[in-house]
Amino acid sequence: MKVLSLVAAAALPLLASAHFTLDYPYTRGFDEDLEPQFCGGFNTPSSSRTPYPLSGSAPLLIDSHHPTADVAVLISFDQNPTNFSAFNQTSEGQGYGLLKPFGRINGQGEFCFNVDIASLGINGLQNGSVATIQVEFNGGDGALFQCSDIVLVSNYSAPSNITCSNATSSASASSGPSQTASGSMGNPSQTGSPNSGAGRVVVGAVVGAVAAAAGVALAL
Ligand SMILES: [Cu+2]
Repeated sequence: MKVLSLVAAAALPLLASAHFTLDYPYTRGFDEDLEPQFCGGFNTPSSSRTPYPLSGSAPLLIDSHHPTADVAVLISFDQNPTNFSAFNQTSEGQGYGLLKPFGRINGQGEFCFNVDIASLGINGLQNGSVATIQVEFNGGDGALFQCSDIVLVSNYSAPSNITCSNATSSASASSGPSQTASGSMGNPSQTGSPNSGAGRVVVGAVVGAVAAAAGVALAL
């Protein structure tokens, strides 16, 4: 008994300090001590970029180690963005907004967001254009960052094991205590996106995630 409780006590600070991870598209690098820094402290683009849909709904997965957090997704179309201003204006001077506005997530574990890069209306994007996604996450201990370097590909779909729809199906509830939500609570820009069909899917997924979370709580 005593040994078990010691193990449990030791595990808590580890979980708290892990903050969050960016699991897809793949992170540039993760060091929990550097995570408060721009791009999580990794200042060089990955040598191999993750292929990512040029247009259409695309999944973005994080793993949260905080009970609640505010999450936003930024994107830069520079080859090597070095500051935040590269995440709201192209090198040609076109301004744009967040890829996903700030929204609150509740519960620890995996969360999936649907994003659509084409919805930003960036001029000149094409097959092979590069971009860097930066996730900003605040679980109460300050703003944290993770970056992923991607290459935009026409008619590309993420690997089938990395989709928000799969993760929000009832089958995912049996995979363990981690839960999955699509989009974010109270995310007004999603409903205003040109693709209203995707907006409806997001709303349904949030409801499903809440139901899944409730099921997990009952099971525990
Ligand atoms: Cu943290």
